[in-house]
Amino acid sequence: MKTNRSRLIAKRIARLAPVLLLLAPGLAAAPAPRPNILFIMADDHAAHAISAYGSRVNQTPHLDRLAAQGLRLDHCFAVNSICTPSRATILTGQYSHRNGVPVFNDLDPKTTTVAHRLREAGYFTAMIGKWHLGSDPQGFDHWNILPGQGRYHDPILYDRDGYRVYRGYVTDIITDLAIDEIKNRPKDKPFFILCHHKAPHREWTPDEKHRRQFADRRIPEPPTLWDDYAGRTDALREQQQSVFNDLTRRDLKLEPPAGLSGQELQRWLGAKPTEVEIEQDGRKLTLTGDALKRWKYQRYMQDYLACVQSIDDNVGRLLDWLDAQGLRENTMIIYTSDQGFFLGDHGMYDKRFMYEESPRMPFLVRWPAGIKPGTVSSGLAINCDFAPTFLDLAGAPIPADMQGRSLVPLFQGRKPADWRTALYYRYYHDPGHHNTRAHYGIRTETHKLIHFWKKDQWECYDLVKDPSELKNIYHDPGAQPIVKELKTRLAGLKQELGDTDQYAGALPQDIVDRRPQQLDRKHPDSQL
Ligand SMILES: [Ca+2]
Repeated sequence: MKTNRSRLIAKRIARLAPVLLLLAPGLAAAPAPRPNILFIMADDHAAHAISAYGSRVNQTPHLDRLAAQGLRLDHCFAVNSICTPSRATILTGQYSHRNGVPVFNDLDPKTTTVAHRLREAGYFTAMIGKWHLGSDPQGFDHWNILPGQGRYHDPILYDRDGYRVYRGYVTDIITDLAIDEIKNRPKDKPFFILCHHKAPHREWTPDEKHRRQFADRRIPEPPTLWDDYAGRTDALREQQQSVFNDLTRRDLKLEPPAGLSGQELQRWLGAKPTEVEIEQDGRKLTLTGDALKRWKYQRYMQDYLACVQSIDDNVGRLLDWLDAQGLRENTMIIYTSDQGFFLGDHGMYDKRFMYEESPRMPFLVRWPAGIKPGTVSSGLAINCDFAPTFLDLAGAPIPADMQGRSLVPLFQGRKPADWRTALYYRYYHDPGHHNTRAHYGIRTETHKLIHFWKKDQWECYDLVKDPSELKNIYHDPGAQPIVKELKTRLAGLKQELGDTDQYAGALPQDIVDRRPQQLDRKHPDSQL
């Protein structure tokens, strides 16, 4: 255990190190202790389901604690808002067209990731939980991961030695395993540990305690739940990720009739019901029309938020444990999600679209040695920035082929004069699981322009006057100067980032969810 005095000195050195190096670049200043990095990432946890981000639907005291003791990024975005591509971007610091993972295809195992680079720089590297990149993790000293999507109850995880079934609820288990990883790490190195949760991914299965906690909650409806899509392109009308129309009986946790099994049962669970019988005050009631729509929203959100609550509890448990171990001061804990999620916004669930709720990632960081409590940054950040940030913290060089930049200045409450004022976005998975139209676009601090390139249709939003993105101003005569300017900037960014439409036509095969159950005879489920 460090004394207070030595901790204070280490803290001063850490804070002064960049200044010292700037003043005397040739001088070997006392090396600042490099932080441990614990990167906690949920799957599909929208920022607007965290009270530190002003949630109207839930309270997340432990995530709020992280924000209050550290920093909150208010404008952090995934550049291709689905699971596998976002994960590949986080590890490579590159856009999908550069790292070769535009959809649910394997990350090439020969790819050099930030884990390789941190290991070279002297870090102990480990990966626990949901990986979802098809090929096995590379660049990690140790890994233990869910195959594919993994499952909520009694999950299977596998490492280099094979598969193991863990009894219990997946969020508790991944947290336990992350704690074990930190306990058993080599103590002579800083660590870089990824703790990736499965929750709150579809089909949103909570544990019993949290299910009960939320079963009777009345969740406020978002202002755009009943969006009629007037003035927008075909994309919103054609999507099949509608809370009212596309949730299945499985999603809604409806009880199948007795006697169904096999394919018949799967067909029943996979159907999208247009009427549902419920029990209310001891009597049976058949819901249809608007009453059914409202009920579906409630059922969806109750389970989603119950899954989130388990994550919040477990983050609290992890924070308490780290503090008790004396690891608080120089461990950077990050909480994020691979992308956001529609919580009934624009009538939808899922992600994919470029509308704010989907690509917006929560990003909370606590690092007492380097971040002032209560810091909030509005700087535009993207998931390409994460890898350069980790390398910067480790004092390792940032390779030129990474397409983000270190977030450390934002962590220090500064926004450099040349910080980005716009970000580029591109989504490819069309029709994908939800008939979502492919698109690319630009988001500036005030506007958004989206091009659905296969149909050559456009949408433009004024994010200041219309933060809910309900009024498409693309055809407004008064908006033509801004539309023209945005088109020029969009073309410039696309070119600058080397997007030459590599994946505009043919896409790699979706494969990450097909293994290993079907491919690997040793997998426990292949015996079932
Ligand atoms: Ca996801």
